[in-house]
Amino acid sequence: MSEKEKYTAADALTDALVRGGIEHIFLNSGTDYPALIESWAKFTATGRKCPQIITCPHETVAMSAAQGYAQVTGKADAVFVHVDVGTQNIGGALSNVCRGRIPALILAGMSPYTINGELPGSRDNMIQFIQNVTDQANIVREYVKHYNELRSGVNIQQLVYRALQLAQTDVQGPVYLTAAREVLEQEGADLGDLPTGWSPAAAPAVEAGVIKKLVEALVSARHPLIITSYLGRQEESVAELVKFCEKPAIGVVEAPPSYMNFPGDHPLHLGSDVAAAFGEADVVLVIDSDVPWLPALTKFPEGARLFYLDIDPVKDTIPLWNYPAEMFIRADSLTALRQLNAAVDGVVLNESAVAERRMRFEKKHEAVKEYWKNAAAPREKITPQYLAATLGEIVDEDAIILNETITNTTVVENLIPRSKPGTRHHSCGSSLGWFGGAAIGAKLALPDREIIALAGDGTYIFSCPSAVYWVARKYNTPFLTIVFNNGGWTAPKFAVARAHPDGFAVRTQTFWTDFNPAPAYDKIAEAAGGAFAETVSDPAALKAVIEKGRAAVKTGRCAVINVIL
Ligand SMILES: Cc1ncc(C[n+]2csc(CCOP(=O)(O)OP(=O)(O)O)c2C)c(N)n1
Ligand SMILES: [Mg+2]
Repeated sequence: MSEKEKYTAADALTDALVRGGIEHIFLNSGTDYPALIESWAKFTATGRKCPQIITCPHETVAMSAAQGYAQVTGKADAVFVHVDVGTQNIGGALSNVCRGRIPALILAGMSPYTINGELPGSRDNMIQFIQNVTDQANIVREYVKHYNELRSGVNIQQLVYRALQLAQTDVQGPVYLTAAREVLEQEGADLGDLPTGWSPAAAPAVEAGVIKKLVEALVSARHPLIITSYLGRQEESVAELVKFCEKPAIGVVEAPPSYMNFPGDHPLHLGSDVAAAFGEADVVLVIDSDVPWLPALTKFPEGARLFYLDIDPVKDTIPLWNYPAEMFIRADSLTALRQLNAAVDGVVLNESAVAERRMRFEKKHEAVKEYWKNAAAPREKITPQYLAATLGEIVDEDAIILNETITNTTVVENLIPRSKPGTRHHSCGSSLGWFGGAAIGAKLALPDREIIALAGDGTYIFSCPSAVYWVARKYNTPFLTIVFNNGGWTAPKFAVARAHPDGFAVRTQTFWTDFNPAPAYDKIAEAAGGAFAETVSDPAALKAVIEKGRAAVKTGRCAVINVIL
């Protein structure tokens, strides 16, 4: 049989990915890839549909790109890595995807299971002995929703559809498949067009009685609040939340947001400071949040009622977690908000009470705005607040902001308010370096949108910038990066000062977090991917430099502006 006539398990896998809706494979390959690369080359040469292969010189970029793509589209993409070591390199980026409940399909090759040439794909390289581990999936088991080994070309397509079904069924998450070389070289079975039976499960709704109870509690409250972090991951939810809050006047706190959930300029938006918003709160509804406030630092208002509505209401994978809710409700927030809106329509409200609390919330909203406006006043040096406010003036409402500014996260949220759904994203997790890959994934999905990544200086390095800007140039995904350069890792330094305010570290200012002499962050991107590069420290020059960067991006290059704070 000629190479062209053969239909391998790798071919069956490629067909299944296309039919399952996978647009890109973010790839970091190795000696486990002959069957796959041969398959993709054959598909390309013969005009058969194949996902676009995006070569990523580091797995962090590959995983974060799939995350960014899923964050702006809601759809899973694929990450293909090299055996155990590639799996280990997706590490922290996978933890973000896991915590963010992001659907993604990861596939890793496995060391061949024959050594004497018994089967096509048998070992032919010394590293295949070194990479032979007992339980490869164990590396990522705690961070994936499902793992499985592809064992035969006969059912490889079924197992891909099964993995995608699980990844995209709530609670969504990453799935991990492995395949040895011998399996991928086998003959493959083609099931044809995507057969029925593999779609994700329908989103869960709330029982009618519970909806009634929630509406009654909220509309009759004196000071009702909604706290949310990720309800905006479904963009239609934002308008539903606005509608639900407007009629009875309910205040909204985004704390801490990982998406754009509620328009920042809306008079019912109370900022991101839950402690300040709690005040006289008597009924609080959390919708989609992992940590709405820190129990040790913020006390829940005494006597207030708490309801928790979430696709993951008791945080199935967090061992210690507690909030004093009288009811935890597992539901899809978009479905639930539609139900709440339908229910509130028929309710007769106490108009004077509504008017009174609306005024109270509007005053709070204005006070928050005023606070941040004052904080952003120009100083001798560029402050993070001034930088964020300057961006807030320049950036238009359709631009997508990726916010990974760590100790300046809140500054960015408040001073670059977003009014449109889908225009702000966060890493959703705790592993630094998401922004670069995420910008690539978002730009691949939405090539006409302006993408602006904001990153701490430490975070910039975690992103693997030499890989990020190389990929961005190669695959034409230009975006603007602003580095919030505060001289190193401020977060760990703050943590020491909080824990030991009078200790040796504070008194001697010894933290091992200082990056001086600092790298030329912008020049790394210039060298790696021909990016526009500029460093700025003068407040008077800031705006013009940012505009130069944006103009460069419009010509198709990335731009990195290193802002000395
Ligand atoms: C992969 C990973 N390693 C280490 C940390 C611990 N960590 C949290 S914040 C931080 C410093 C981040 O520095 P930078 O991006 O400059 O932000 P800044 O704290 O200065 O605002 C570190 C090292 C982490 N969260 N993730
Ligand atoms: Mg820093």
